[in-house]
Amino acid sequence: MIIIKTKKDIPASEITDPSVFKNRRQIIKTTLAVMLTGGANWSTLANSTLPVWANLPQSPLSNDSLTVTPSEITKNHTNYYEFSFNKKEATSFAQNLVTDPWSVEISGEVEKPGSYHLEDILGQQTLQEYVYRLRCVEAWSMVIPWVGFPLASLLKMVKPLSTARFVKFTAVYQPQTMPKQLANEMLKWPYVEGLRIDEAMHPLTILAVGMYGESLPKQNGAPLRLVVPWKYGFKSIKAIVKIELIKKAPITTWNKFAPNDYGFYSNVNPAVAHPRWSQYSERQLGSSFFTPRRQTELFNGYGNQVASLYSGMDLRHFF
Ligand SMILES: Nc1nc2c(c(=O)[nH]1)N[C@H]1C(S)=C(S)[C@@H](COP(=O)(O)O)O[C@H]1N2
Ligand SMILES: [Mo]
Repeated sequence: MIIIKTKKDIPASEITDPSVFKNRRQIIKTTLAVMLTGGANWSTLANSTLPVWANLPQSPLSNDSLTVTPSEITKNHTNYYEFSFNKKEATSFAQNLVTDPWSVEISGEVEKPGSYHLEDILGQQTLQEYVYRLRCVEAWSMVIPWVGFPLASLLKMVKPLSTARFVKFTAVYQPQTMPKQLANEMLKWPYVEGLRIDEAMHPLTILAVGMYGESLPKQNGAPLRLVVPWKYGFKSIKAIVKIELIKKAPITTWNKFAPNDYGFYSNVNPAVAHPRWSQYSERQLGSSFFTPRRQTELFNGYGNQVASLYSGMDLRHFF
């Protein structure tokens, strides 16, 4: 069951700073009235209001023992190269992104291709909270409480054909708000990522529309982004406008840019170094100065769930 409220509906006194998110969940649980049941009903929301979710069910895949990174850090430590290569600048420039209206084109090896309005997609999905680790290839990590739904449940809606072997994701092309696209700088735009079909169908793989109980900030990939917690962060593409089910592995942005540095798989792996730095350990953002670096785990700690996807593969070769 999902309770959805808009910011307008909630007295300011009840909107607790997301950094005390754990407490907030408790406060809202006991004070807010239930508004609706079933899937979050986006179509009833005025365009300008941001949804705020309370009492979202925790996905059983959430790891409860993780300490969530303060949202002030998550919202300001932005890798979003369409806007800037500088994290602060990317955060501020991303506010110009136009995210409404938004639709996603789904095509290729599917029974039901089409252009789907985001509201219509969300009307069919049940949102849950997923507390996941995010490990960037730059050797820092965060723990983020995403709001989202399994990618598999969207794919099932459009009915993949047996010929679908890979999924290609394309981010928005919006050069009027994205300076690096306008300048045609560094990477090939739009940003493209991809997964093998079994990776895409894995229950850990989600599409996120929110974090910390609120809709996604623009710098974090609004209105719809991928989250694949056992892979380096750059696989988790932001601002998705196109999903294609295809027969051959897609050419992805970072892999094309530097194939020796960024493999197609990019599974988190402490034993496979980036050519210019080790991946053995990571800086945990938001932890105290005295917290030691965390030893990076194979598959970012999700090995029990995903290692079987790669059985028999040489992870040094297929990095
Ligand atoms: N469209 C797009 N998606 C993107 C990126 C990007 O530059 N453009 N950066 C990636 C990288 S390198 C990381 S580490 C994560 C960061 O997600 P976050 O800013 O929400 O923490 O987003 C990924 N998704
Ligand atoms: Mo990253």
